Amino acid sequence: MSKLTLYGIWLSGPTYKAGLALSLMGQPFAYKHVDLRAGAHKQADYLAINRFGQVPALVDGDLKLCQSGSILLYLADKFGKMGGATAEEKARVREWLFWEFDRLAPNIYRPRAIKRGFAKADDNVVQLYTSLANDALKVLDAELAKGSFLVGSNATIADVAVYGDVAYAGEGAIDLSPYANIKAWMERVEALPGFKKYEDVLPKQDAA
Ligand SMILES: N[C@@H](CCC(=O)N[C@@H](CS)C(=O)NCC(=O)O)C(=O)O
Repeated sequence: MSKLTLYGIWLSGPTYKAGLALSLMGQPFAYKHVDLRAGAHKQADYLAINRFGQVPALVDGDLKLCQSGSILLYLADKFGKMGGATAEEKARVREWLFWEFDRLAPNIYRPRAIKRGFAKADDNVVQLYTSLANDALKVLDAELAKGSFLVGSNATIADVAVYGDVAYAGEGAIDLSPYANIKAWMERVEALPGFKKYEDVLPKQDAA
């Protein structure tokens, strides 16, 4: 079986989701650094891998995959891990994946990008994102009062995707202290075998 190759940049939340899923599934991967600041993601050679000109991308043999949620679903299917145990659980996993990239990810990633100096915006824009992030975090916190993980009794790629958003809340100056259930769940995710923080799972340069 050929080794999977993940393309991305270590500061990218969506790239972290793919790298974290691979790590939790115990799958080694090669890594290609995509230099976003140099515009490498808009060059023809990279666009041939990801037509949207974004990271991450995952290459498995002849197959070139993009969109972190789709990559997570592919990995769960390929390795038979973390995808949900029943048809209902698999559907619930997909619901979380669609929800998190609608309501949670942009409202955490964008204030983070602004606070870290990757993007510029007025304070009222940051306030809007922060307010929307808190709306989503309230929903998430209430859901996590019901069980240890988001779907079923074991961690799934839904937890990976949502963790890969909330992990950046602090960098976006979004306070998680009101959300006791989220904080307890983050500790459970961080205790999973194979768990790594983003700066540990994603190399800063190409890696074989
Ligand atoms: N929905 C996409 C979002 C990917 C994304 O926003 N990637 C950012 C880096 S974190 C990127 O490539 N930005 C450069 C661009 O969009 O031009 C996913 O989940 O893979």
